[in-house]
Amino acid sequence: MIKKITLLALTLTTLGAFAQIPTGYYDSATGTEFALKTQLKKIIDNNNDGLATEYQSIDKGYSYLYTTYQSSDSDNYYENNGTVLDMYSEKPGGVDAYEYTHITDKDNGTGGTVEGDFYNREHTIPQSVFSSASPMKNDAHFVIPSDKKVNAQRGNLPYGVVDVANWTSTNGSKRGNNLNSGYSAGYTGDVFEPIDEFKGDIARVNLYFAVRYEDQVAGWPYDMFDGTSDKVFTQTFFNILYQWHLQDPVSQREIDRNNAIFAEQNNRNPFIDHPEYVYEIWKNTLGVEDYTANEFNIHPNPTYADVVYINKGDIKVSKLNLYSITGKLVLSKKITHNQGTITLENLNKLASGIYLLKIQTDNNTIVKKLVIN
Ligand SMILES: [Ca+2]
Ligand SMILES: [Ca+2]
Ligand SMILES: [Ca+2]
Ligand SMILES: [Ca+2]
Repeated sequence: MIKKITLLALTLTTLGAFAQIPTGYYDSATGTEFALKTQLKKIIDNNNDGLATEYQSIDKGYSYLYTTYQSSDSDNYYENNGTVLDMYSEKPGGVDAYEYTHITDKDNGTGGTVEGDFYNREHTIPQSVFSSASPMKNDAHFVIPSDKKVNAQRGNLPYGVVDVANWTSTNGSKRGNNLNSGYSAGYTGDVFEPIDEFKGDIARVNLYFAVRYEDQVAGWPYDMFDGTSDKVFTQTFFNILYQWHLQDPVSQREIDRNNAIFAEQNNRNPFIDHPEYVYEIWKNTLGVEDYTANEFNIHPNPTYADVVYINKGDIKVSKLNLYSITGKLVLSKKITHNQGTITLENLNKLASGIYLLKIQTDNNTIVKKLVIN
């Protein structure tokens, strides 16, 4: 009996070690903007960069992805039956059209002409972008399990907001031309759109890729990329990913997935551990090129009352949205009276901390940090 209890305690301790961010893991992430991005790259890459706490990532190979998926991508959240959690076929509010048993139902090289035949490995950044090279090809953070048919329908398309769908999967994932307005304005080619439940998940694995491979990404051709190693994404595709990151915040499923992949690959997705890093890194690329920061002066900031005042010059503002640092919408206000200074009230109801205020103008979105006391 004592032996059993000791074994159980040991097992729990071992699991516990994987079930959280290791102490010191992000200690060297002290900068802001693209300097922070490079610091994160050193934390999650496979090089020894001489960090005080150095975790070098491990490439476990292409076939091992199916093994990793058993711990990282099981449905313990919806049907809760341990089948493969496939973001392209999972119906969060209902019964899935089909389910896959891990390993048994993996792609054997046949079928895939209809949905439900087999699951395989979907490179959310297409393999063709990096010429199917390792370790990218084998990186479970952004290579996810998916139905073989849906995987093929997405092909090498960027992620975006579908205007008119020319193909739709059983759970509502869509392919079609990109909606060339709103936050997805600026691209008219075909894109693939995951369902709302997984938009943030997909955004954060794309953002992970931009950090993990920032020393190589500038040479890789892809419509989502702008050819730089720092910003990485074109303005349009960054806007899409950022919007999805905000509207579908980090879930327990992603936290569990990150921990499970860390246990195998020895590296983590920083944007699941620290959702606020997205803003910290890309804050100067959030569609602010038309305005200087001073034109949206927020005061008092930090707050000491129930209201803040936003000086906006002559710019017409249509909406204010306040998000928590994890991306949860906590306040929303339509602006109709639009002269001089505008206000945002009801701040006393909110917990102290850092928030992101999204200011919607006629043709742009500005994001400013707001600290609530
Ligand atoms: Ca390193
Ligand atoms: Ca399911
Ligand atoms: Ca379901
Ligand atoms: Ca989600």
